[in-house]
Amino acid sequence: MEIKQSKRLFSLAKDLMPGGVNSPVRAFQSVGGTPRFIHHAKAQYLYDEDGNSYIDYIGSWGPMILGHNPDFVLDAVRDQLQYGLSYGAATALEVDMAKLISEMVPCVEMIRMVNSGTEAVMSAVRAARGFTSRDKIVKFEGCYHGHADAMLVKAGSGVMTAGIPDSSGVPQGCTADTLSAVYNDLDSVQRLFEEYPQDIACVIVEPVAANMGVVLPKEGFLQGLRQICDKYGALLIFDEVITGFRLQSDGAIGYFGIKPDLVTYGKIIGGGMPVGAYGGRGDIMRMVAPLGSVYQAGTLSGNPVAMRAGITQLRYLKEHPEVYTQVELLSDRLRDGLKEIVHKYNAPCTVNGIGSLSCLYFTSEPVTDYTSAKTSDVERFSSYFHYMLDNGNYFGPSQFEAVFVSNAHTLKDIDKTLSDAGDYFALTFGQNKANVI
Ligand code: HOZ
Repeated sequence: MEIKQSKRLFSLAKDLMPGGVNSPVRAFQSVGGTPRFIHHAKAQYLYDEDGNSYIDYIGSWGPMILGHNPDFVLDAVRDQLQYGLSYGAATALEVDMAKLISEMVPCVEMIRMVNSGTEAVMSAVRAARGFTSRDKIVKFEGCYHGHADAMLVKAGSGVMTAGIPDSSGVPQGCTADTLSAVYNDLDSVQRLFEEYPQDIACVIVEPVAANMGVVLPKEGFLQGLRQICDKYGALLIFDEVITGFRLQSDGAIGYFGIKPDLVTYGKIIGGGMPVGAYGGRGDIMRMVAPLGSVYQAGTLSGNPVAMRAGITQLRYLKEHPEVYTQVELLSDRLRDGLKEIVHKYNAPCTVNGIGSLSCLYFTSEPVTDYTSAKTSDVERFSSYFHYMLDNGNYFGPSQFEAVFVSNAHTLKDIDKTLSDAGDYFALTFGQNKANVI
């Protein structure tokens, strides 16, 4: 595969931007090699600056559940452009968006738009602290909630990929009130509450952890968090930046039937444009300025073009539940196919997944938390990643990111990917095959 333009751009970029990128994971540092510089995308495909095409399994890290730029979303954005790009003033679109989200997720009684998942989490945690008049928060090892200071403790995603325990530049005081627990281990949460019964404002969790690969909540885990929070008067925050409107139209809240007090959303509600939001119980959200004493603001929040794109995509998702059946069917095919290959070659691998989110780990251990996710052989992942990329399959360049399938993918795409994966396993684990009965 010719990647002359990507190489040229990467070499220029490295002198101009840290690591040549605007977000660390895409620099390919953990897998090595040259990031592909993307020229355009359509449906399930990405096209790089050298004219190579790839089946895209990142989907802008989640929002492109309908594939890249469906015509009806583009048409809505084009129509909106004529009215201006930003006003910093209230619009009817914001009202439409808030109404739509609260119809789709009824426990979101009030919502505030922001510009990213990071901002959404930062603000939701502030609201929780303001509401409870408590300072401490509980997060889980390997869960990623954006790059706000207080969240960079045992974080997943790029922090885990780079093996950075905690970020430098974060004053100790900013993380002094962040307690970390073990995902899927209610006892570890209970112990923190026993130690600080009156001090914990909230527990924040990715209801499906999708930044340490994909780790599913064990039966009773989310329910247990709800009960512990209720017992100690703390709030439960679901970070649905990845699962929101993706697991199903009401996200993990509907999927697992557990009601958090607050929820955070990210890019999917902007159809891929820079949007985030936090919302939930009205009594908590009424603490937020200008109604209450929790300050949070943003000129670009509720940006009209982003709102129009997001409303158009969300409305489609609301009216087309078959999207979820389809992405699950495609993902089941991918997961089942990978499991068959793993079995055929007796390879030390584990396949996790739910709905349209999947992950192939290079460890034979069941992956249920940060520690077990870390047992994956990341060098093996890198070699698999590059083999797949060179054959036109674009996965996240890190073991600890999810594989995202969209409604635009086809069975033919999945089968091509499985055939390439089969070739990789034959080359790498071929000698094991004879041992399988
Ligand atoms: N933090 C993102 C994945 N969970 C990666 C963002 C990017 O590199 O674009």
